[in-house]
Amino acid sequence: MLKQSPAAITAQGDLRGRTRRLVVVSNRVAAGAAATSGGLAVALSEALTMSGGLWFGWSGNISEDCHGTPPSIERVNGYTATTVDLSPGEHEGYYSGFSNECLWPLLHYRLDLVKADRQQMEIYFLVNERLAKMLVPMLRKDDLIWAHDYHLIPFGACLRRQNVRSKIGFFLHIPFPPPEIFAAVPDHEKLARSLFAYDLVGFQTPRDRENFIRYAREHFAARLTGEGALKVAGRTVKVDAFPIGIDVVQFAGEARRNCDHPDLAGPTEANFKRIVGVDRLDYSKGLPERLMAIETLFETSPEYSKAIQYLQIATPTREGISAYEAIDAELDRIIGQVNGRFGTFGWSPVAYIKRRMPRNLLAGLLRRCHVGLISPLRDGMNLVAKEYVAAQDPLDPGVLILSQFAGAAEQLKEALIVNPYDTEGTAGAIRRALEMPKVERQARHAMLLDKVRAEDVDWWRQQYLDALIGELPGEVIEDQPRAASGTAAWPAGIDQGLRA
Ligand code: GDG
Repeated sequence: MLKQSPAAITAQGDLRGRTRRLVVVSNRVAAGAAATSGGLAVALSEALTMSGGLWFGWSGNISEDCHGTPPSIERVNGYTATTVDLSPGEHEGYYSGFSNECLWPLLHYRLDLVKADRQQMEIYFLVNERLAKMLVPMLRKDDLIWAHDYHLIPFGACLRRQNVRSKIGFFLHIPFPPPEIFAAVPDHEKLARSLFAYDLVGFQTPRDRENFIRYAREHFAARLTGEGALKVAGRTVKVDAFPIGIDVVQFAGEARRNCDHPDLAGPTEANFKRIVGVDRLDYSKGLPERLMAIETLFETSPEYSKAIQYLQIATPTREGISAYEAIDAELDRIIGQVNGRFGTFGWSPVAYIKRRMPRNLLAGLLRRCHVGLISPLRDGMNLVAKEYVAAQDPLDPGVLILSQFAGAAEQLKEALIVNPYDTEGTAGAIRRALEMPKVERQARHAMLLDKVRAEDVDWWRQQYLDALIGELPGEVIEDQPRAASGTAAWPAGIDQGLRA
């Protein structure tokens, strides 16, 4: 085991003594009731409570007079949630425009959907600057600041311009593409340079990290230290992979408690099997491609008529953005086509729920489904894949089918891994999952559950904060091979005070 450095031990003491506060910055703040709905919100709010922290971000409201309005401050569960409104122009330029019509498709390798508008990019930088200026008066010298996701790439650099010297980390929840793709954004160097202001830049997978390092080398002549940090633009920046996890105990409990919920009652014929997909209604999730595989399955295996059903739960998201309206219409069309072609009196091959389900019902439903079909074209991680594993009955588990392009596929290798562009291959995997003997299902599930449990959301948060708190590694031999696991090279377990 690695020995803790004196600096790390001091940091641990600080956190336990609550003198070192965690400040989380994200586009939206899921405080109060929303923080009990699971996942990231719970993980972050626990860490915030433990350190008496601060969560800062956009309120979700748009108001004309927001520039003259002070932030709204709410005390929840022992921490402070502080939110600010955006003006209509800021919402358009920063959120809908540059974040969701340029960065989101770009970082998901979808150059065909990128709308690169320099004015929107400028608004994106200005909003980051304004948010940073609003946060600065609330900061303390020793705060640990953790910014999240693609909306806030320049946030750390904005804080540095305001003379903030604290440790500032950034975590990208979505993929980082190869440099050839990232370079398609106008002024990409300005965007990337702002990442070098952080002390730690975290990615979901080693692949994302490698892409970023390759970009930094090609465009900034960055050098890699033996500890995996980047020497770039006069700074040393730690870069590492921290695959995000879920709260397994909480989700598995919800699944057990709710699998017989009356709202989930449906056809009860013996041997009737359900395949399920749960996604935001987003073009990155591969929904039309998945439905085409379902169509191929019914085309090639008529014996499944009336014996199985594919259930798609899709939550509408980012409505008003044209690419989202297009995917919505495309999905309606293709589901209608499959049901029209194969449906019979009393049975539809596809059931479609286009709205958000309560989390407890979602967990119960995942437990009842025989196959979890998660086939994004590109995904940072994909938490639904992990939730499906956690929800299963270990004695009679369902089978997870997972796209090779989900970050989760780098951990969940015992799933049936598919290429979502390969319609027949995906249909074949569904067939294999439906027919898989129980003993194989149990063996695969046990291995998947072990991984999902070992690398859960508490582990993720702890790994990240340990790396952020830890001292920068000394200068060592360049380009030494790193540990294959992709986890942090600095001492583990130093932020016990932040754990639940
Ligand atoms: C981004 C990255 C990365 C979905 N439908 C309902 C519902 N959900 C919940 C799921 C899951 C979450 O939303 C979705 O998380 P994903 O990871 O699948 O996808 P994104 O929203 O795209 O998240 C992704 C993630 O950030 C975390 O870093 O994994 O790659 O794109 O928890 O269960 N929840 C409820 N009703 C629904 O209908 N209650």
